[in-house]
Amino acid sequence: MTPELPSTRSADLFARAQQVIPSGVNSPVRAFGSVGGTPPFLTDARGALLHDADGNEYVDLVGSWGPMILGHANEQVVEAVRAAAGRGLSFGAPQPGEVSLAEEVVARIGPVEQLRLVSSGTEATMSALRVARAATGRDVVVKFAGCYHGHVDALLAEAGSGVATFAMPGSAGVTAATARDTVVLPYGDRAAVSSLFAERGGEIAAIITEAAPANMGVITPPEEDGVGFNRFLSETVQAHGALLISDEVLTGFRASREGHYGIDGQGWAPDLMTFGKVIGGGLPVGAFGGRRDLMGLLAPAGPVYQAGTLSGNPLATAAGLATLQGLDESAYATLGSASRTLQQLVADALTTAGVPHVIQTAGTLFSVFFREQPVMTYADAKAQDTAAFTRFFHAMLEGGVYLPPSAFEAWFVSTAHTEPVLDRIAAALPAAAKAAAAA
Ligand code: HOZ
Repeated sequence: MTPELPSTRSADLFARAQQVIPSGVNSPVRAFGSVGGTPPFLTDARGALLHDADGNEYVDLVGSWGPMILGHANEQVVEAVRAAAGRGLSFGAPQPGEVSLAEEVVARIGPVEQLRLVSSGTEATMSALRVARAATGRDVVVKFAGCYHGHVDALLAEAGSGVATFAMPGSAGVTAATARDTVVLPYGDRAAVSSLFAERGGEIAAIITEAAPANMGVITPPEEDGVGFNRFLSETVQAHGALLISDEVLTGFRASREGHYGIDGQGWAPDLMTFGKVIGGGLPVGAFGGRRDLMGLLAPAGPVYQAGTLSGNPLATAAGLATLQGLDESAYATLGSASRTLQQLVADALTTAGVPHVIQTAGTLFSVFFREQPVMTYADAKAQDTAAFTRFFHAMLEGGVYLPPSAFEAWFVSTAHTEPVLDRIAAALPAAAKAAAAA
């Protein structure tokens, strides 16, 4: 008698996963904890379409949280990875691909004079922070409520993404000493920034901010008298001998060709920048870069230690480079147009159903908040109707559209979100908007 094979259905896979993986997932938001239900276990994807273990097909609006900007299984990217794999999976030694990827980033992003590759966005922000502290000889770091910079101890307080999704104030396991060195301010609050610097400017190593917050939903950095918030931060740190770290893990190479810096980087520059997601094209790559004098502090030339066996991995750099090479002007035009069309479709459906909502953008990146008033802070983002989002989310899933399972995440389009794909989303929207309206 043939032994019974384990079921490959999502519900059964989730039950098995929960036995051997905490909460059944390797990253919290994936557990569907805030929206409820069983996460579909995905088996394969092509272009803008995903398939799950139960035989369902979905239009994907998560895109692996950003990296799949050219769509899934993009031929050029897959071919580059296949070719790299044939030459060896990892050397733990310098290899040509990492030079090409760093050159591509330096060529695109003005403030990046040198770049070091790591394996995740978390590593990138953690390392940038270490450089900033070493450069200034100061300990305190300032972050904004609702911004998420990976699961770095010092940066989890009032963080966005999964921390916001699960309404956690921060994380257990962070020492009191670490927490003491982090000051959290409301996003966009210039008066709070100025008064903190007036009081404690000599202690502050750096401000770290998402170039445009996108982990509490998307917030466009506010302007005042023609001066954008990022520029204001840059001028403030400069006046006090501190540094500005601009986190472009989500916005980098997505908000525009030069990330969010390409949108508001006029007449100012961050000292350090961090990248992830798109830069790896679906394989694990993060990076941090910036001023040559600061990057020169890294070992072995300098005193700041930072290292990684898989940093600059040949497969990962091949995927990242092929992705960036595929992101030419026409790709950004396609992304922009898909993003605008989708925003309009969502706005029309929600308006018709009488659902209060606001759509906010950072270049081609956007999110939908279920509340009427603009969202400028984390407090605003938390004041949205998350129950309406949950109803909307499940109706969209039912209608074959896979949204981020959290009201606090951005939506991601790709160059594979062509008209027929957008038509499928349009078909699912009216029922989902009605569901959102039905309290
Ligand atoms: N931190 C990601 C969203 N901003 C989620 C990562 C994941 O679950 O893959």
